[in-house]
Amino acid sequence: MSIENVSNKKEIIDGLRNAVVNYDEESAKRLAKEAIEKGVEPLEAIQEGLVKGITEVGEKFSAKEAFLPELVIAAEACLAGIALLKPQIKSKKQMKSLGKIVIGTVYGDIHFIGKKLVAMMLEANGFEVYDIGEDQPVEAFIKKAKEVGADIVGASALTTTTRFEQEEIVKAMRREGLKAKIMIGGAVVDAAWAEMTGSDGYADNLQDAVSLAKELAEHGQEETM
Ligand code: B12
Repeated sequence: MSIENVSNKKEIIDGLRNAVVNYDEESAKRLAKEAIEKGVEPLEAIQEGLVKGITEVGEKFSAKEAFLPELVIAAEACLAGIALLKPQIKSKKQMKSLGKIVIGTVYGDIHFIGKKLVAMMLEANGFEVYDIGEDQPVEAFIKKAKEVGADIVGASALTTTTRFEQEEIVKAMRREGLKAKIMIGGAVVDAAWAEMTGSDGYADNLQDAVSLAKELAEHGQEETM
């Protein structure tokens, strides 16, 4: 059943955003449950509510209006809401997997919310996803890619220092002769950086990450034909 009352839906989504901004995990959980009960699209609740909230807290952190402990509590509220909403995202039923993707956050970097959401969306869209977690060295990406025969490797980096690890992953993959395509992402990644690292593409939102993965998987298959 989908929600009829638009203002109620808006209230829930705004409430989710405010819960994160106000470091209020209990409200984030309560509103996530309410979103589910009232038929709010789970992805919309995540993107327009929880993710907007954590982005706002990030801006406050930049402006020194919020500090690390607050950022941690806000992230926990955001993750608690995601944990409830995630199982509600329907997978597109496929006969055949669209490809295997190994994804992780690079070494020295503990941010995982974006990577987790990208992994979840890729899975919901028919990819076989192997999430190796956060703070992962180059070797862990290579090892898993070899082990599962990955078509794509995805690397997330959220800070200007740790993004250099993405470049190292690209170099190591080429050195090892791995054919998998490499896609990168994270708050500090843009087109110029993606090109500089020699990766095959980047995305800064969930929809583009799925489109990019589909494109890369198709190209990969054409190359091996
Ligand atoms: C939440 C958060 C935290 C949480 C992380 C919780 C967790 N478990 O993930 C905590 C509090 C732990 C944290 C810690 C730190 N943080 Co922090 N954090 C953030 C914050 C506010 C939000 C990140 C987030 O989750 N966003 C929501 C998700 C959905 O967005 P996203 O990650 O960008 O992902 C999207 C896209 O980028 C893309 N994407 C992401 N990954 C991938 C991968 C692939 C393959 C693809 C295709 C796409 C893709 O798709 C996603 C969906 O839209 C950002 C601010 C910001 N604007 O990003 C700062 C931010 C990233 N943090 C920052 C900093 C400095 C730190 C710390 C160093 C602070 C400190 N002094 O200790 C530590 C890092 C420690 C470490 N070693 O990693 C800085 C980085 C600055 C810089 N330019 O280097 C930022 C930008 C804040 C700021 N403005 O200063 N942080």
